[in-house]
Amino acid sequence: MLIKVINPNTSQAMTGLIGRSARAIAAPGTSIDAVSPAMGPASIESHYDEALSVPGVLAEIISGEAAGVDGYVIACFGDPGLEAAREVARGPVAGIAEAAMRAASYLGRGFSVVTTLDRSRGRTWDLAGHYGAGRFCRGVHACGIPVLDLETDPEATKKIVAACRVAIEEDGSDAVILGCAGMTDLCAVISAEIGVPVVDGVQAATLAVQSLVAMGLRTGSRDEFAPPPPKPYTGLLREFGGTC
Ligand code: 5HY
Repeated sequence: MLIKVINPNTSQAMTGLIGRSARAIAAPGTSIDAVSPAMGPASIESHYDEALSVPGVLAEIISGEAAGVDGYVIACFGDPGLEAAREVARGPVAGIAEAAMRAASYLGRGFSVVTTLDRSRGRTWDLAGHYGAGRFCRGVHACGIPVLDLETDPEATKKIVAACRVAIEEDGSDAVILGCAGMTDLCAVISAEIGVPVVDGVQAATLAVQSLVAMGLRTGSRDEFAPPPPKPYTGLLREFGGTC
């Protein structure tokens, strides 16, 4: 089985981290191809960044289809381009936010999310509502660390642990979701520090896609998620026309 894990930002360091995390949880026989698109933002911290990350994500899905990929993970906590990707891909597609919220809803009455910047919190609440996880999501908090500083800030783990402690106290939640793919390697150390389950979306999404492929399941393409009708595209997006 071949799963393509797409980091929608162009940080190769973060793509390496995401690939290692996905491979650590994948079953024997499951290959992981972790990639960053050739075009897009260095990190995704705004609606603007997210919107402009989508063509790169879709270009990776389209090339994955040509390469016979069985399933896809979109490894950014905004799940950018998820629905469009499901129209194009034959196999299942999971976003790390959706997968983490579904996994965390197994772990108790409610979860908290700790993301990077305050401005990312609104999008997280929107996604919780969109996925029907609104009644499980007790709170969305920010640790105040810009995405790319997660790789360089020596205090990053300490700051995230502190934000998780506040989240649990204020929300009374049973589990915490780390709201950024760049935190994928911190689950165990943070869970040991705060004493509640900590959920990582990269691993949750990898396992979700692996399970769906193993069950022979894929996105229903009868109606809304049927392949997009081919039509001409112009300008920078010319290559997307008539490709699906
Ligand atoms: C992520 N941004 O997972 C999101 C996190 C965020 O570049 N990878 C990013 O802050 O929204």
